[in-house]
Amino acid sequence: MNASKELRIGLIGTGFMGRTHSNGYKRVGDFFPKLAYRPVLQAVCSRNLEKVTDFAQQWGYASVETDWQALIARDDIDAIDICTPNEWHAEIALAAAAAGKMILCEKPLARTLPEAEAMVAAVEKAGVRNTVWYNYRRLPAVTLAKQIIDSGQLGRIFHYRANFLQDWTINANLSQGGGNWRMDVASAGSGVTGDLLAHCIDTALWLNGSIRDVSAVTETFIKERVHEQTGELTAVGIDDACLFHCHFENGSLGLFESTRYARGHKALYTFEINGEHASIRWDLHDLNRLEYFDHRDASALRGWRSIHVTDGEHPYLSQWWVPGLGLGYEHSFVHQVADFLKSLETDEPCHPTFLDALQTQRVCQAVLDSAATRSWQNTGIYEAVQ
Ligand code: SOE
Repeated sequence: MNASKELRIGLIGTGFMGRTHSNGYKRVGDFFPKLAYRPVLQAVCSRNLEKVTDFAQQWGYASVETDWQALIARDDIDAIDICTPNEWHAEIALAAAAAGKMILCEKPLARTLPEAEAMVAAVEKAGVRNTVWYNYRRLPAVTLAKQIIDSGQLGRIFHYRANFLQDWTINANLSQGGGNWRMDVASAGSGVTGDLLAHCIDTALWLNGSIRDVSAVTETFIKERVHEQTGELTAVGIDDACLFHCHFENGSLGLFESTRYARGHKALYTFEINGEHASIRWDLHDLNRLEYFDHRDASALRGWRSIHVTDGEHPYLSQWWVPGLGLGYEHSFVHQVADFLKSLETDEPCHPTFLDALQTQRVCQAVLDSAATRSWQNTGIYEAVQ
């Protein structure tokens, strides 16, 4: 049966993330036909009229706005999707919550901890449904890792290790600001910590529980870059690389590394978890596989299993093709939309909520503070992330 209830989306931002989310909205009904709700691409908003009109035509949005406040004021919009540079997340979310709109916010939740706290307070006060697009949770192999860990098969966890490596900012002539807002601390809030490690931290909190304290080091390899707004060589305020280690509340040790200076790596997100009985590892470049080692296997046959996570009984897979055929990056966004729509039916939160993402923000802040002060920092996490 086709979904009968509408969720009218107002998308803000037409960049890379605007495309991934739009694709999610468009595909979800074809592959999750039993959901009661269906997204309606009601309006898209961006400052440049020509660009936003082109985007609306390409992706099938019914109307355009060039002023996000006008979009929020519309009564034919149920949910605001924030795909802007990080500097706008808090202001838009506060206004959307005050207008009673549901909010789907791109990660990281905010530039800073105070902004993130204000966003959580706003959605709680308004009682509006909210979620943050930490999309990697919704790749089938990562969700399977969660199921295996929750089943207790790993036993006591000793180690959690994660990397997110890229190489796209090595060029010293790359500017900051404008289209390169990720390079501008005023716009992004931080560098790899908020952009890449935030993914690793979200997954880690979800899979392995709270992080108590951290010790970090950051580096900015190229100290000055031309700023798009002024045309002048300006100090770079973001972290180009960040390493930290930490204690999890469950007693395990964590080791995290992220950089945009790892020549040869484009988006190498990997994690490995070592438990008393078994270990798990995963690699975004081979995203349909989950590797699993179980010490309880017969010793002659013991070894790393490479599980191709494409079977009908694997997470989300029953909705797609036949066993053996893989999914891609874009499917994580389709799954996030499906889970959000399902949460409207069940009236359950769609995790990670703003409150969950606030815990990730706490770890990011502790990491940056630790690097700045060369000292261990408590994260102050007070809520279990779901
Ligand atoms: C940065 O290059 C980036 O696009 C991040 O902003 C995304 O969150 C990550 O998934 C891929 O890399």
